[in-house]
Formats: sequence, C-alpha cells, structure tokens
Amino acid sequence: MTRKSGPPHKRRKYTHEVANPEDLLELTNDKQLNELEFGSETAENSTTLDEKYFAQRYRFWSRYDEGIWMDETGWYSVTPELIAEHLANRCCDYEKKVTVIDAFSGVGGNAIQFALHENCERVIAVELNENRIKCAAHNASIYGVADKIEFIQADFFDLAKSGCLKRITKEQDCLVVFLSPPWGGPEYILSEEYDLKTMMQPMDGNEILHIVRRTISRNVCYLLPKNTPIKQVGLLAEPGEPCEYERNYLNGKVKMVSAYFGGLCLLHSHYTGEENPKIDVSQI
Ligand code: MGP
Repeated sequence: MTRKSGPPHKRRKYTHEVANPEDLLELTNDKQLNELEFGSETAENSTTLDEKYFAQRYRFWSRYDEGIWMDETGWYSVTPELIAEHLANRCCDYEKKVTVIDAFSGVGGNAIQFALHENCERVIAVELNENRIKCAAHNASIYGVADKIEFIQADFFDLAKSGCLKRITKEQDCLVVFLSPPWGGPEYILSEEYDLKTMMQPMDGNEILHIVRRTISRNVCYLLPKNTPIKQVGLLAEPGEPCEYERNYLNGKVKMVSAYFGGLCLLHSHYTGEENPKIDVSQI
C-alpha cells in the first residue's frame, strides 16, 4: 500500500511509537503518544447514561436532526463523527482504491465516514443485530452513501472463516479491515486497566485480530478502549512487526485509542526499508 504524499489531515499532529514488546516497556511517557484533538462541544453535568450520550448527539452525528436512528447499544458505542472521519482518512488515504470491511458496524457511524472518503471504493458493513443494521442502512441514506455500502447481517466470524470476505474484494484494491467490537458495555471503564483477553466480546481481543489478519487482510485498524494498557496493544503485533497507536481526543478528553497494523502503520517503511511500503494483500 502506498500512501498519498503529504499530510492527509491538517488537524492531526503525529508522533509515532514502535510497538515491539521490549520497546514498549520503555514507553511510559504520554508525550510520546499520538494525541489527536477534535471538536469543541461539552457534555458535562449529565447525570444519567441516557443524558450523557444524548448531550453528545451532534458529536456523534452532525446530521442528527435529519432523523438519525440509534438503539441503546448504538448510543454508547458509535464513534464520534470527527474521530470516525479521521479514522477514515487513515484507512483510505492511499494511491490505490480501498475497500473497507467494517466488521462490527453497529449503527453505521464508521461505515458512513469510510464511504464518504473519495478514495474508498466500497464498504462492506457486517453486523449481527437486525435492528442495528437497519439503523445503519437508514443513517447511510441520510448521509447519501447507502449505495456505496453493502450491509450484511451476519456473524462476522462465520463470514471470515468462509473466506467470502476476501473473495468479494476487487483484486486491484487494497483491503482494509476496521475492527470496532463490543468492549463489554459502558462498564468497561470501571476497570483501571482494560484486559483485551478477558473483557472484549465476543472473544479474546487478541484472537479477533489474529483471525482477521490470518483470514482476510493484514491491514487492520483496531479501535480499543482508552484504558487499554499500551503494552497489551504492542503485544498484538507479530514479533518484530511495528504497529502504531493513537489516542483519539475530543474536546480535550481522550475517547478511545486506535491501533494500526500492516500497511496502515506509518512506521512500516521505517522497518522494511522500503521507501514506498507495499503490502500485497493476496499474501495472507
Ligand atoms: P465512554 O467512555 O462511554 O464515553 O466511551 P465518554 O464520553 O468518554 O465517557 P466518560 O464517562 O469517560 O466521560 C467513549 C467512546 O468510546 C464512545 O463515545 C464510543 O464511541 C466508544 N465506545 C464506548 N463503548 C462502550 C464502546 C464499545 O463497546 N465498542 C466500541 N467499538 N466503541 C465503544
């Protein structure tokens, strides 16, 4: 995968860190982490969960008033729009056209931003819950991108194991998998440290990534809770392989972290010595 030249997104300021386990032990200084700052609204003084998320409705959807549909899970798990837009830039800004598989698409916040990206050829949005996939399709029509997204109501792992997700991608495209699985509900934050192995759903968070990289594509963006220890993120990479870790901020507050693997990792060229990193998506 070859990135387009120049910074794709002016609001970002990057520093990179290497996620090899030995190096990670050294990386305890927050200043070395990527810090992304978005937006300016506040949602303070909310007393209930419903209020807390409703107060953030325009952060989740700039077009909320046009009739966005959400269910309860959607309210607490949809990615704020500015962060979703940033993730779409990170996943789609390559010279080749990109097909994105959104493995746990929920009510569609990420799938819509992928589809809005000019370099995104196609989005495959997979969601097990019937109601949520209806919400996602409806929301995509509000944003005018329903025809660019294929909605599949299915268990993502059944599809992954069948091999069909790999086959539906055009050969000339880059294939990116976006992973935003359930973190175990809003209670995920009650633990001081999130444990990828035991708290992620529907299975060990390490295993989710490994299945995807083994069966679909090595190019993965993984959205993780903000309390995931960086050491656990680093251990997700294969031995000797770099990965990149960002903290995503909204209104001065960290919301989540995102980890990039394969050709999505901006450090890839540093490690391979290739000036323009190319990942052959057929070599899985
Ligand atoms: P949060 O921690 O519930 O909200 O989730 P906030 O506003 O940071 O709360 P505070 O109490 O710390 O102030 C932050 C963001 O993480 C949400 O807006 C969602 O975008 C995302 N998110 C939350 N959950 C529980 C999930 C989840 O289960 N899966 C995914 N993929 N994203 C989630």
